Amino acid sequence: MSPALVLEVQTICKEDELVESHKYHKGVKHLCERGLTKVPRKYILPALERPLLSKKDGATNLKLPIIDLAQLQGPDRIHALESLSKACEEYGFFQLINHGIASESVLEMIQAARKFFELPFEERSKYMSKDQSAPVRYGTSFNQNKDRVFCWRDFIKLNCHPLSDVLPFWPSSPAELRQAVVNYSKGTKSLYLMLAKAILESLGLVETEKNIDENDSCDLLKEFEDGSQLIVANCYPSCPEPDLTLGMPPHSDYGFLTLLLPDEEVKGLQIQHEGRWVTVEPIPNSFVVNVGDHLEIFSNGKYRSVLHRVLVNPSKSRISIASLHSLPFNSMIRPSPKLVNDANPRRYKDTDFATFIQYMASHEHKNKNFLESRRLSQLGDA
Ligand SMILES: O=C(O)CCC(=O)C(=O)O
Repeated sequence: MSPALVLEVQTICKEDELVESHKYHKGVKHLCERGLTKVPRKYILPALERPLLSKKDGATNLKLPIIDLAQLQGPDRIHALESLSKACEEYGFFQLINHGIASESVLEMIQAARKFFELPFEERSKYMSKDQSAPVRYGTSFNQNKDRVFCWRDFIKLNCHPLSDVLPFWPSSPAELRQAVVNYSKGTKSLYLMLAKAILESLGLVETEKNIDENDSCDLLKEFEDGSQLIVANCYPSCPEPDLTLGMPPHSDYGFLTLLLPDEEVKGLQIQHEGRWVTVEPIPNSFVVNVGDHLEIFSNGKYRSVLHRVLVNPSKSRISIASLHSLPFNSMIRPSPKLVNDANPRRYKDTDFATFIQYMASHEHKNKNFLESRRLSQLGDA
């Protein structure tokens, strides 16, 4: 072949690749609606990163520690705080029961998300954006601008704070979505505030008997009230070859705490526990709560953000709703000075949301690589 012909063939191949890759940016739902019997190459993970669905390992189910909110808010708070601390240290995850959010609000949120994903692509795609801080963002995969292999998930992310600023940007269709998210976000925010206070207590930073205004940490509690909240509705369509791909790759969540509403009918969430991937058994009317990177940093490593991933299902689609909470976007996250001492030196650099966004824009996601980038390699490296 002449050099000119080689160049021409290479250019055509590049253009084909571009058209091909553009197709995947429209999302998994769009792909599936056109009929699929095999997983396209773009979604096939290297053999070592695939889930072992048929082997024993893939079948291990896990009952997470249970935290009862009614007990936490009642006379037996001390014992519930001990269980909370143990769950955050040993699992980085727990299931929250008796959470007090009305089941209608939960149902309305799930229904609104389901209806949104059922809208025609043209309607959904109005909310596609590359801006990670946009009030609403529809997209696919994990970090679609960086992922070499795509994952089997579409999502809509709704920034919820401050509500009055972001609400006008949220999807106007389906008609009930805005009200459902407003109600749900208020419920999960107040739940988060109760949990955040309990976590500060469990770390010995707030005294149980004192009320908020008498505590040294009241500034922090007030920052939590004004903190960020992002609601993410995830849609994982059924997948013809679920052993080749994942709905979400192994990751930890960047914030302080995540309150996840898993699909009660379709399992899929797996967490890494004692070196193995284990599948979480959903409990009806409960939340799965997990420690995020910011809480790991704040607790100076006492509580751990744990890797988790999502399996996809051969015959059923799955919906989950995550509510991610942290300090305000412009706050600095650092280990609590009260948790740093000679025996337990500072383990992480200060970090903020802007650093996270910059990191995500320039790196392909791998496990806990953002948090690793904030870890101090040696003392005095802050
Ligand atoms: O869908 C799930 O069960 C987990 C979702 C998740 O890990 C996330 O939104 O970060």
